Amino acid sequence: MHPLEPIMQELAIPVWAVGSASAMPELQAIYADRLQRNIYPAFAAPATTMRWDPRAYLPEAKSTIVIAVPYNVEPPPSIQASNRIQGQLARYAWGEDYHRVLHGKLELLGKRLATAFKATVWRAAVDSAPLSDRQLAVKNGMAAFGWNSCVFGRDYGSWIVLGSLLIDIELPHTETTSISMQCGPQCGACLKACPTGALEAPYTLNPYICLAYLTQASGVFPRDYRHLLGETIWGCDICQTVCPMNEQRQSLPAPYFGIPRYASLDLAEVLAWTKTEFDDKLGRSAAGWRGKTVLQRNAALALGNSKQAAAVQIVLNVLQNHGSGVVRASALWALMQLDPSLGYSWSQRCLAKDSDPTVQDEAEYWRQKMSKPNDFESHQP
Ligand code: B12
Ligand code: SF4
Ligand code: SF4
Repeated sequence: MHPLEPIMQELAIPVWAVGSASAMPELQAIYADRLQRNIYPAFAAPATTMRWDPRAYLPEAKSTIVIAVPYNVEPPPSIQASNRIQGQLARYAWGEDYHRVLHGKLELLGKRLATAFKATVWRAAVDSAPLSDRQLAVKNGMAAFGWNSCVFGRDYGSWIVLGSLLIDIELPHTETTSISMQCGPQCGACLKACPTGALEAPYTLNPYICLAYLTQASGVFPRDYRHLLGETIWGCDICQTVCPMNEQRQSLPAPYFGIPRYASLDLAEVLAWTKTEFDDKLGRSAAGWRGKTVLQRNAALALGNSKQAAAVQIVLNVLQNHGSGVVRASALWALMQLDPSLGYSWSQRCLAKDSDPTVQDEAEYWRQKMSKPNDFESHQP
């Protein structure tokens, strides 16, 4: 038995692997290529040595411990049964924010290792550190990359979130887990299903057009991708849901992120939330960090994509009363999808009465588009 096994059991860490703190130089070329093709995520840590060398991040590091916590939980029936117009959240955001949960476990792990093995320095990393969490998991032998660029563990597929602990003690390395991937031309389901074409090629994601990014980015949602959002308001699970590697995975041994609170949300309610209501509903979820306006913008777009008649009145309320120009502009777009002729008259009204520059831009777009012959029939996107 590995000496860490009892501590991992005590801390309810179901999947973990120990490896060295040596560098991962193979990343250098990958990042250089992504930078050169403008598909390196500018919102991730800059591509400096710290990304591929754990010792550049913590010079005393001798070992790395990667932990994975599964989240393939099912939504409670009460959530699925609602008949109001709903917007979906990506599964990782259904419960408690994973950053907080994993950080808590890693800090406790560090303290246990200080007591049991005289460790003196450690650093926990969950997204926050410059390191590539996925590459560390692969290097330590507990996961393998899929074509969709996610990493897959043996028992829970890619429905795992990752965290790492760098620590100043030598620990025995764990054995490599064998994971037989089904990626190849005979599959490619993730690449085919990606609505935006963000998965440009195997293992290659253009982060700037990935819905997971677009739903988090502030400001105006790019026009060309609005209709591809469907009724999702946070994150995107499509390239994981279609993956055969995620079928017949083990059921969850425990609800690590609490009982899921929201798998979907009533879009009318989301659009009426105050800041306090937003904080109360999503403040502890991984969908809470970006704030209310971004989520409400997405909710307005999702109403347009719902194509439901009942969405018209909700969108009109937003156009008349919402305090954010970005959300009102998104509502105008939604109205154009739901009822183009009503939308057109509202775009005229907005041009005359709503001085917000974002609303003006959206209304002007529709004024120009609809003034061309036949455009009432072909107003997408
Ligand atoms: C920036 C970021 C994003 C960006 C960009 C994602 C991306 N694929 O690069 C956006 C916002 C789009 C995003 C989306 C998501 N993310 Co994210 N994200 C990150 C973050 C902070 C950095 C990732 C990064 O550096 N990307 C740049 C690329 C170049 O580096 P990389 O991911 O390591 O890419 C590797 C592969 O491309 C591979 N590779 C390249 N070429 C080749 C060739 C071969 C042959 C092979 C085998 C491999 C290979 O090597 C690269 C280096 O490791 C990490 C946390 C972290 N600090 O690592 C979380 C992280 C990757 N995200 C995570 C999650 C859960 C998601 C989402 C599922 C959330 C959602 N449902 O909406 C989606 C998944 C989208 C997808 N298909 O990847 C998890 C991944 C868990 C897993 N099982 O893989 C992480 C690790 C967070 C965590 N702590 O758990 N994310
Ligand atoms: S869908 Fe197919 S190609 Fe994509 S990650 Fe899963 S097994 Fe690999
Ligand atoms: S998360 Fe969604 S948008 Fe991003 S690569 Fe996967 S399927 Fe495409």
